[in-house]
Amino acid sequence: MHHPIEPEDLAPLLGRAADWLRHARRVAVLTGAGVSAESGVSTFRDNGGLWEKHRVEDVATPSAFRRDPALVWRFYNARRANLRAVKPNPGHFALAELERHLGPGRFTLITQNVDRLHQAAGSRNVLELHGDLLRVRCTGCGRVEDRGLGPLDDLPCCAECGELLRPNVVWFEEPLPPGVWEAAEAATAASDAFLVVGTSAVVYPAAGLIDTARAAGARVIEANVERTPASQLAHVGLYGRSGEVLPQLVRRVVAGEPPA
Ligand code: BV8
Ligand code: ZN
Repeated sequence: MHHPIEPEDLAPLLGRAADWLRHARRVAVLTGAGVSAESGVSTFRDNGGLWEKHRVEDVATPSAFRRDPALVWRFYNARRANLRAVKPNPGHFALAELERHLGPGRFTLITQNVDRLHQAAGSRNVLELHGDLLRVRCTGCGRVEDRGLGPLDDLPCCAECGELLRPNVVWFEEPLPPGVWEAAEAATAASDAFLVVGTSAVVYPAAGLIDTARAAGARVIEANVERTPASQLAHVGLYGRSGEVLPQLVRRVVAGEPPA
């Protein structure tokens, strides 16, 4: 564990990162569970990434769903229930403000999170790489429905064809939603400033976007409470809680001269 950076250490780094964001033609942001952690949503690798003694990687898979759909639905229904009491935090609102400040066409938010808190905070151009917890998909006819966060049966079935529903999230070993992944790659390759926040940068292909940003010559800014595999690819590391660092960063972007 590294020593926590004192706020005064952060100021020059925030200033540099804010300059890059303010002068960027296009900004892309990649967020992970650390952004929602500030809202009380537990991350994937907290308590060793266990849920009811199961490794998340063992529950969020097609084979787990085939083997024990009731267990997998218990996992997702618990997370949906958790979300009912959860609100966006200052980090989510800061990213929404940054998007408004930079204006349309200059900002893309790419998230690994499935909690829709970015949209709830006002973010508009959001690419959900791993789906979302509010929608369900029929394993029979493929219908996708937004069921909000209301309670679902232990083994919910399709009203149309009667087959078992599944969460509309991307499980391990599943491909990312076609179109969404391509859009995320394109936005990253076109970015000249790339902000990666609150992700352990171990899940692919999402984490590969950081390499794509570097290869595109973008300035890479990492915000996290600790160093990650992304840290060696970042030009600047802002180590602190996203709910504090992001508002400080966006305040500096907005306070500076208007975007070029
Ligand atoms: C694919 C949705 C191929 C579900 C998720 C072996 C066999 C098979 C596949 C693989 C394999 N080895 C590697 C792979 C690929 C695999 C992978 O990457 N595995 C990892 C574990 C090694 N990837 C896949 O399987 C992907 N699909 O490869 O398909 C393919 C291609 C074509 C055709 C067929 C197949 C699919 C990956 C998507 C899996 N689904 N989620 C659900 O949510 O239930 S991934 C899951 O992890 C979440 O989406 C989450 O977003 C994601 C990443 O986690 P993080 O967001 O980073 O969260 P984490 O807890 O890890 O870290 C939190 C961070 O926040 C930490 O850094 C912490 O320091 C920081 N933090 C905490 N608090 C704060 C903070 N920062 C700031 N402020 C704070 N307050
Ligand atoms: Zn159906």
